[in-house]
Amino acid sequence: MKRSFRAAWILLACLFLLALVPAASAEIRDTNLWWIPEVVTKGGEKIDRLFYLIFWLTFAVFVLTQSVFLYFIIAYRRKRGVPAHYSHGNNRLEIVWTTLPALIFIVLGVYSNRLWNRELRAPAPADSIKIDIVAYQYGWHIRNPGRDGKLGEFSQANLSKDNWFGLTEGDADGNDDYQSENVLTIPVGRNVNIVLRSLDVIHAFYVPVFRMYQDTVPGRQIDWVWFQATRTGNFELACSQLCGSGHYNMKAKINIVTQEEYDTLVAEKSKAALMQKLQKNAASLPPPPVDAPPAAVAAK
Ligand SMILES: [Cu+2]
Repeated sequence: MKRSFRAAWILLACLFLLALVPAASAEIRDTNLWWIPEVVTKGGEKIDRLFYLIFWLTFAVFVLTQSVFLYFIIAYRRKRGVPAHYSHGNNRLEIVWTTLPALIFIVLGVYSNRLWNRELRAPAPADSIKIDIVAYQYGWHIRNPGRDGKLGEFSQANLSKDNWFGLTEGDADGNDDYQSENVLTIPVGRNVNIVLRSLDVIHAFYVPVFRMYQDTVPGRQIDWVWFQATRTGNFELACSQLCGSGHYNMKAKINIVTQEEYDTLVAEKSKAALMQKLQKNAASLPPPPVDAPPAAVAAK
């Protein structure tokens, strides 16, 4: 009786503690729940092809080995009157089942490495829209180029908690750039080149629907991430490196919009950014000199 009473108390206390923990609010996936998510980038299907190749290869090996295993269990089970046979192994068989998997692994390694270099490490095309993303505990600072299509100059050395993007003071290209927190808006059908950096620890730019994963490393600038979205829609960017206590909530929205919608947004945001910059500059100017009193008043 006493023991069950204590157990009930412990259960209650656990439920209370559980109620204090905020629910991790991950984006709910409601399509294709039992399989990989759809792919929305050009070239993403090549990554899928590699995935399927490895999947079916593993599946075939699984079926083959398990069937042989089951057959041996049944065929050579203990039988009355049949003495156990001691086998010391078979060198030829061992060479075959060591060489074959080794060869398969080498081929897969070479194939995936080449694919990786071609699809994920190729330099970004010159017509790409360059977007600057700085990861931090726990979120994403995102900077889009304004109407001039050029990002203001930045350097890794300037990066700090007060200057998230490490911007170079006074660069005119940066005047119309606009920033957003945890929202990445890009046009469909255009090459987008993401420049990735980190303010503090290792994070990861992970977008399953893009078939894309890239760590952000403090002190390093990563320029080779680029892609082209094939359809409009809303997706999610999630940090995929356990980067601290708020990691579960480190995510951003990705909105893929039409070129017209993107142009309208850029025009609006650039204008607002320019106005803000003008106001800031006006506020930082020294106050205009107060007119000196007229000589007659001063003489009185
Ligand atoms: Cu993170």
